[in-house]
Amino acid sequence: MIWNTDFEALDGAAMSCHQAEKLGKLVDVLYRRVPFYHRKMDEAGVKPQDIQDISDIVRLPFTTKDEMRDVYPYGLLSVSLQDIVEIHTSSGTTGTPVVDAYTAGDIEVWAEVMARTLSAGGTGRHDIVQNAYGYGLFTGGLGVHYGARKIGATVIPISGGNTKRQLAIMHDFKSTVLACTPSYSLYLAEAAREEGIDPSKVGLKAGFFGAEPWSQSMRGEIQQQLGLLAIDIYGLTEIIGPGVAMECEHQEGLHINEDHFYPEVIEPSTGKVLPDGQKGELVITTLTKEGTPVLRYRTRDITYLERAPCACGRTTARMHRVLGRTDDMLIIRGVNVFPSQIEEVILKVEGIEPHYQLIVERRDQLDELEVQVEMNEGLFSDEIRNLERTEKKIEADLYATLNIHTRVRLVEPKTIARSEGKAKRIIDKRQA
Ligand code: DLL
Repeated sequence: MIWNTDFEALDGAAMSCHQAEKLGKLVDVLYRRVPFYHRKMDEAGVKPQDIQDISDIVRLPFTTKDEMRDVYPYGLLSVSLQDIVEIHTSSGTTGTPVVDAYTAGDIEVWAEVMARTLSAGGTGRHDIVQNAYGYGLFTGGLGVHYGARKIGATVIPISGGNTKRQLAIMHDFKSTVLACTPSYSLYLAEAAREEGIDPSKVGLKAGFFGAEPWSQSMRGEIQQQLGLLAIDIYGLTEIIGPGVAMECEHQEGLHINEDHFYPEVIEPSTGKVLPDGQKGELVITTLTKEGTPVLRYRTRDITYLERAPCACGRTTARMHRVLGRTDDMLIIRGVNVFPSQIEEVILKVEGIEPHYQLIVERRDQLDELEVQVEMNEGLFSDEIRNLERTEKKIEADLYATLNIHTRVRLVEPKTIARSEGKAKRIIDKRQA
């Protein structure tokens, strides 16, 4: 289901025209109203009138998370504070939070792109959306909420956590759509089984999962355990929250709502824009945002773009599922590894549960990676010999795919902490 064919199926030339017009206006506003951008553009030697075409975007400076933090809380506002109707922030766990301030128009755009997102996975007016993303300053809860309301679906704003209650609500209200992090969906499935409920039979037909990296193997697990279509949705606080990009029913890359968010992929060390198909850091410009617009935001998320038309009829550029973050990348003895690559390998092994943790330590000046993976009850009750064989097999599989030596340790069922929001997969003892 395409929510807005006018924009989601716009032809390429018309889209570029639309983007150029929006970018021109944006740059003009930012130069006049936001001292932060005025200064940055002066430093880059670029004036608003230099931006005539969308390809001129490369002349504009990048914006980083640190710069956004430096102007906390209101340094990026491009309208009067009176015109701001809602504020969200990033969690702030790694430093000063980043602020996203929305005008009424921004909330309208958010509802629109989230209506597109939920429609792309088949949500309609008759659906009951169990929204288990956290409500509050985190953008997941309210983002999904506004989209579901726009579609006219019934939204259950249960927020994250309280797993037993989630299961009761799912059963009693007959939820058809689930929205939460991929890791939490597996926790819900596990908790359901513990209560004697088959999670694939509760009536869910689609799930909208994002806010953390997950692999294709993890998708397979979720779809099988919960008996639903698992749709990957992407977004970030600095840009709008969820709603930047989403998969359709074909699950072949995430369609970017590029009439609102202009994507580029760059080589992280040089800032050079890469051609479609080449992996690098995703950079996004908010073309239509009013409250806190952002020019060329460096997301630190690694992906690549492709523009081939999709069988669903959408013509928008697609991004490959996020492969990892530049700041989550582990460098183990010189080899770059993303946690999601490890996930992809380990979940293919028989007897393994989709719960794992990566522990990085430095011993004798060398980095060592220990992969702790939960085994299922069947493997757990098996002979020690078989457990060792499985550990060796995973180590060999990881070596074959990633070219690094790891230590794999199978741990007892249900010993790795479950998450109700974003899963924490890496324990990096080198930073302790
Ligand atoms: O996580 C917004 C969101 C809410 C997206 C609900 C999807 C669903 P932040 O907390 O600012 O915002 O975190 C943004 O999370 O830069 C990515 O690294 C990661 N991320 C978000 N979606 C995905 C995804 C929300 N589908 C950061 N796959 C981003 C992989 C994702 N990583």
